[in-house]
Amino acid sequence: MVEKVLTIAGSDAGGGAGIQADLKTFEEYGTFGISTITSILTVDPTTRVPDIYPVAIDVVEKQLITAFSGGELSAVKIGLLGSLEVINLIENQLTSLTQKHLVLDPVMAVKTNNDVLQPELVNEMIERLIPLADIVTPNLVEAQILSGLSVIETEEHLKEAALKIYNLGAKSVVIKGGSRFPSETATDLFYDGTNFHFIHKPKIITKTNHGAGCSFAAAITAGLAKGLSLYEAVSLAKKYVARAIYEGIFLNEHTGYVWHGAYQQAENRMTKGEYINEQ
Ligand code: PXL
Repeated sequence: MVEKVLTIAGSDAGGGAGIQADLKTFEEYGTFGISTITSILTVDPTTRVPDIYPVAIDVVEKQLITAFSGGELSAVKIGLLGSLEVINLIENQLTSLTQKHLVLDPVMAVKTNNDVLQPELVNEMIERLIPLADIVTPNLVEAQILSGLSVIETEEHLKEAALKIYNLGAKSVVIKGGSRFPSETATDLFYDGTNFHFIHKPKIITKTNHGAGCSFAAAITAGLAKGLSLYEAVSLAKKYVARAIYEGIFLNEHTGYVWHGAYQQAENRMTKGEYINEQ
């Protein structure tokens, strides 16, 4: 059986983050990816300023209806939302329709630009979507905003932030400290209301990390769809994304994306050699 998995997120015109990261990751996990596009994100190559173009709300709704038209989905991931109406719509759909697992990537900042995206959406996301989520996957900036902590620089701070975000009503939280976390290793923290699990990995010094956060949350979503526990899904997602970062590729001189196919060496599939052997 191939599990059906939905991403509700923004389309990244560059191909490595957002919907594109999600669908590629779902495929790598052997799940069937479905998409609801909430907005389209472009980046000006000169100024490097991202622009978000929301998709009309009735079109978002039609996509959701299409996505759920075959009944229950194995898992759903939420990323960049785009507008308040989208949050309302998603809340209504997700509480009336069914999915086995819900992963919320509370996208508020993109790597190209450290400004917080659409701060007016943050409170709505906290009140309406976090309580529905099996896991919330903030990066450090997002964790600060959701927890209200002004600095997250130590493992104790990470624990405090995770606890505060857990108390907003999600079943679990993983904070992506990653290589921005000021310590020797890239540090993430998973908390499920019982245990704090720190995940340490060597820091990868590279510019090809754009799309890492989206791909990590997408990998957790697909892992849950395939029956992994929350912690197993987080651990495998971490390995999947580390390889994707190592083998990342440049879209242009500024934007280096993770390579979603790295873990399973997708670049070796469907080669001309295979074509010739098949004949
Ligand atoms: O990584 C955050 C993010 C989320 N969603 C979309 C994006 C990005 C970053 O570029 O483009 C659509």
